[in-house]
Amino acid sequence: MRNLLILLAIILISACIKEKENNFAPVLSTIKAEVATPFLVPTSIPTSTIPPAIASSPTLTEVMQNPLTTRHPTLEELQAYLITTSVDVFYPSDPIGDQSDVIAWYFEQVNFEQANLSETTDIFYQDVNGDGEVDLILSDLHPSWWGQGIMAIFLWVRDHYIKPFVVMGYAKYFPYQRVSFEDWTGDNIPEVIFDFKGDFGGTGYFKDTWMRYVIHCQESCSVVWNEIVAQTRRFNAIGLTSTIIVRTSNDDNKPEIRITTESFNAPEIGPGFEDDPFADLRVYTSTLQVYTWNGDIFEQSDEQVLSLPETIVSKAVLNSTDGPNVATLNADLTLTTDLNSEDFYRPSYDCALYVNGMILGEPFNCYRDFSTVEWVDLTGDGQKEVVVIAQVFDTQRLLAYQWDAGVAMQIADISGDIIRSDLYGVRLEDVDGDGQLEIMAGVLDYQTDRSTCKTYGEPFFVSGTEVVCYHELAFDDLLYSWDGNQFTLDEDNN
Ligand SMILES: [Ca+2]
Ligand SMILES: [Ca+2]
Ligand SMILES: [Ca+2]
Ligand SMILES: [Ca+2]
Repeated sequence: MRNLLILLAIILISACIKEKENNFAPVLSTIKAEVATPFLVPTSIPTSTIPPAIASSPTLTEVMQNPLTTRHPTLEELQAYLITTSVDVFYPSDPIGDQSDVIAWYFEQVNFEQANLSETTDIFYQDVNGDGEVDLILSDLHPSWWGQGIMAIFLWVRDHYIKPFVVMGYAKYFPYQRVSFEDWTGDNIPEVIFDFKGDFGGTGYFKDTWMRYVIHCQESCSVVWNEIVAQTRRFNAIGLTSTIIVRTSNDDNKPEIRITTESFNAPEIGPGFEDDPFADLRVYTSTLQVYTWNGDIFEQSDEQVLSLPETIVSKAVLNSTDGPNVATLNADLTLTTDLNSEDFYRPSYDCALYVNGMILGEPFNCYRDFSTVEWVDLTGDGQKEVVVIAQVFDTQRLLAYQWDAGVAMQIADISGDIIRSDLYGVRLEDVDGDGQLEIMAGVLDYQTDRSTCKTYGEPFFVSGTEVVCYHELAFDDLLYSWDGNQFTLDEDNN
């Protein structure tokens, strides 16, 4: 730190000298060009925009770096090196898709003097720039504090590692990250693929965001593509952003990334929801974006709108008749106004199903505007059953009863995660086409990459240890079949 202060003094003095030498030089840009490492400069970063990392001049590099000449350094040696050296940092515009002031705060806190590389640190040796020399890639979660993750690439040149290139992720509660290697640019040299799952939340909502960074290295490294690849918004509602990424090449044989994005929120609950608690379903524009490798970056070359946004206020069907039988879904809004109750942020209706005035089963939660009742022959015997599909929060629940002259018998109670913008969480479908309906249920699946699991000791604000594994966001379906008495999970098809 003392060396740093001396260095800063030198920088400022040299900036003043340069200004004297050339009175027309803009002072700000002179200073900016000399300040090589936002990491190590203890000034605040403007909250509105995060400046890009600025490469240092060769002179400055020599002054600042104590070259790391050990081919296979220990964690202690790496940590000592990171404290004394400068690094190039990639600043994503908004790594968690949220407030820039939080991000600015986060980047201000980064300080390798507090770093604590441990046995949970991953070290990879891989030639990521194709010069025949393996390079060192370091990956670690919360080396400074819980919620932070870093990925650092140390390129080996002649007899030492040059200034590291660092990408960081931020999470409020539970970070996950994964580093992998794959050639995305078509030169048979692997890119470093850094996946980071961050989260953010507060009263009444919780958001997970999956970011992907593709890092290409030659003499130095840079991020050549980064995108949000998935997001879930949960707790008092359901919101999803999902992508399908296809890597291919265009007619000129240039590598392409094609990313299809779908996104919706349902119901959209915002401030003031007390007056209109279940506002609507918002389906956002679905797009296909194409990025083409231009030798330096994956540059966006096309964007197509696949479907237009729409707002759906209600899908409710609250009455259904079958001959003399009338099924009614009664829904009474219950709002807890106690601020200490989580129900205040998760309002729902108390719903009850009646047939010919008789209540069937227990009352249940539902969103009145997105719940339905209908008569359907579920069992294939020609007689209709009464079927309720109730949405509440991020699930749909299907309840079904046989009704025979005033006697009701429940034959299904199946819930599924809402995973599609049509609010599919559970649905009836004749999957095998034999005329008998099956019940499909969605599963919001966090596919765990077991190879990434680590046990961290005493992380910040989590007592004891925490097992952390990288999770992809994935979607799945469960199939329930009619067995003559009940709908049961079909073991053969799940
Ligand atoms: Ca190399
Ligand atoms: Ca490559
Ligand atoms: Ca039937
Ligand atoms: Ca069937």
